Amino acid sequence: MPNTFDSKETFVEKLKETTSDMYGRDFEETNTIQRYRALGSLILEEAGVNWRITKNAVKKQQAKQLYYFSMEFLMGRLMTSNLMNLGVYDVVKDGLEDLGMDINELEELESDAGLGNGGLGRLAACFMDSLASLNYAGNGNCIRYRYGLFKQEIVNNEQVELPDCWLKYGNIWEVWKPHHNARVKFGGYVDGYMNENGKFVVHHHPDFVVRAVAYDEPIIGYHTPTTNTLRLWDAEVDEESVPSGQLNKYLQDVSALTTNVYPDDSTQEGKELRLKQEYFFVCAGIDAIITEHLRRYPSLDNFADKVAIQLNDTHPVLVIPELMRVLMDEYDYNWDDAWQIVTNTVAYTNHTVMAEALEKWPVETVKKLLPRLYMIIEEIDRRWKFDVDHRGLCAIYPNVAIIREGNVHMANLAIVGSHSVNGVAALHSKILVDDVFKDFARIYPDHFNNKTNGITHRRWLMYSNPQLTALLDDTIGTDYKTDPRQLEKLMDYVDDPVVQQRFLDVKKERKKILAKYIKDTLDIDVNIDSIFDCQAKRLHAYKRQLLNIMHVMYLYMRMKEDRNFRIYPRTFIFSAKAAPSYYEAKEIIKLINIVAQRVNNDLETKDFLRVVFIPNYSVSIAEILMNAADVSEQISTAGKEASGTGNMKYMMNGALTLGTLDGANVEIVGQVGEENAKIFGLHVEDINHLKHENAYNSREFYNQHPEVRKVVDSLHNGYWAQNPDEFRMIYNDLIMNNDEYFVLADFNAYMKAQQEVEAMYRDQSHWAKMMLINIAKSGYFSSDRTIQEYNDDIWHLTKLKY
Ligand code: 4GP
Repeated sequence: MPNTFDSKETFVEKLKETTSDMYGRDFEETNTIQRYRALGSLILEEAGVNWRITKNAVKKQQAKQLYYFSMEFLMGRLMTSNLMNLGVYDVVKDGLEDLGMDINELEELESDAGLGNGGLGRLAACFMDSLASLNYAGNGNCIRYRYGLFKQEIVNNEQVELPDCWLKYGNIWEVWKPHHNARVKFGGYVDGYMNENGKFVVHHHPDFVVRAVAYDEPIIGYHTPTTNTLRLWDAEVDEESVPSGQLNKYLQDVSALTTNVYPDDSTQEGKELRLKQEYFFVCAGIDAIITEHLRRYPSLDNFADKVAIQLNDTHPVLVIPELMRVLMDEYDYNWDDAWQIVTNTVAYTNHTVMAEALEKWPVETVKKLLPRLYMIIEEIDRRWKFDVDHRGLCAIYPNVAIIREGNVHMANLAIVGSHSVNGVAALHSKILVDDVFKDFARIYPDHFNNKTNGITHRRWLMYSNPQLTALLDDTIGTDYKTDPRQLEKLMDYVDDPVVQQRFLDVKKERKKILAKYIKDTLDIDVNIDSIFDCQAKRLHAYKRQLLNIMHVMYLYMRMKEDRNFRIYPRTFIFSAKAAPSYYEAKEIIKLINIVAQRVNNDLETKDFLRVVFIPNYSVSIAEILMNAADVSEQISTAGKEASGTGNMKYMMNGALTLGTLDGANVEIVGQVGEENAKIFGLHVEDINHLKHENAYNSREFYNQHPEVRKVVDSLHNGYWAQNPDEFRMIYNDLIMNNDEYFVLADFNAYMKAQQEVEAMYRDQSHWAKMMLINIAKSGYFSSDRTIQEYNDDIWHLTKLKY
């Protein structure tokens, strides 16, 4: 019997049959959503074959498996990526065409799986793609949140948060696995008794028990049978555990666990919910891994040889005490043996140096919600103190304590309980060793390492930019698809005017697509011959969207004052979500939108300057935005951006990095050379110096620099908003609170760098050459390279063979 995807004819027949089987009506009578769901089920069926082959290969080859524990997986849409990785995209596209349908129409129905917030969530998704494509058995473990972070709309220039109902049409990729479930226990108290063998048996009497139930998604590798699993846990009632007379409250508590990615943490209840979520997916994940291991091997003695667990930041760090609990309480291991297994299994990745993001939980909260785990954490800390003292380092103990000043410090727990700690770009990893975790690095120098982030070139080049892909195929062949370092072959063409022109034409194509999106959704006309200057990322003070918009304000004001001052036409494009309770960030969004409105409607300047704020930043928006950019704004305060991954996506699509020497920008410049990027601003050392010597006074700086002063004054003198308090918080941060992120200090350098970018752009042939060099050198930033490094240094998995 022919397979579904053998030819467009077989596909058409099968799609018709499946649609009518699923919905009980003739294909012609079904609607697009029904067809979309039927197509999903066909792809899932196809993936299912490889899923089984992969599982059998793991079993037969007794392969070690990786489990990537992450509270976030920003998967985006999977239709194109799944079809292309399976190698059946064209068959489906042509078949749908025969049925009078456009594949885009179906693709558009898919909502982004927005199971996350920012960079670390998208990184997790790129890693899943690379793991499968490189034939490693690597699985994801997360929560099946019913709603994504939030859907952002801009109303009266302000961010408004609406629910992100990503499951509106169901999730065509998931398979409900009710037999994979675990009881997760919270609260109550712990007691125990001595059994006949003299062993203390721990007994936890919880006051809240839920059942975690698995939903599995196939992660389809590129042109290979390897199909891994992303497991999303949903919370369901545990019928035996409903407290009497409290059914409604119980149902609400169960449901709350999986409602939202980041519960509102302005209340104690909201804060506790986040910790509950952390334990929920950790407990269920560990339970499933242990069950699977014991199905395959007689004991857990070889657990660390067969399982690697990577903690994506500290959110899943409860893996450490939970695995200890299971090994000791359920499988009778003694402390030392259990500890050996745990530390050999677990590795930790840090994604931020921002103090407020280094998680800590009040002891009282941990004790109340997770009484048994708290006992174990306390014991880990006690032994750790003993160890540190024993090394003669008791003076530094307070810096490395897990429990300190009434809080459990999750990063410290992660470092003590794992065998590897990595940062995500060379500079970031150095800052971890030299500064943030320097006392740990003294004790465990060998544990610290760097794994510079990467992005999957399949999604971010091959699938989201088919025009560039076709041109690359034509210019350098197709080897780069499986070996992205081969993009380097493009270096042979960087001076070829014909090739240069073709790359410029492709960029224009992409700009047209973005311009159309902007027109259709925001009714703003943008000039595709203008420089597309883009900053798209979460809104945070350290990322300095403020610096960017203040520069726009400066340009506008100057053009208004001086008729002779005109710039090369430029479109500044922003896209960013602000955390709902982050008021300064929301004020910056408002400022950008107010400036946009004014600038775009000013007849005198609108041919030169446009500002666009694209609402609801998401993976899908990034897919049309980044490859249309000429300039990639990576302007964080040096030392603050751990790595950045957007910077890599822009680069791979031929944008020039305008950035500070921060995060992975340093390595981007290392690859392309200073002359093929525009670097400006204070370095980490300068900033450390200014801070340590108290040598920066933003008010003085403001007084001394008239251009800066003019822009800052315009925030409250009625120039942009009548209400002088409209941007009070921004003004206070800059002037009254000494400009923590050195926005003013870098302003002049940024302005100058922007002038230089403009001059460079005017020379199109030279610009095209820089574009080509950026693309050619971007292979290093494929997540295939990153995953290979994680594997060589930390996980030691062997490739599956078929
Ligand atoms: C982000 C970092 O801010 C970003 O620099 C990095 O590229 C990304 O992780 C992946 O490593 N951090 C987060 C977070 O997303 O929530 O801390």
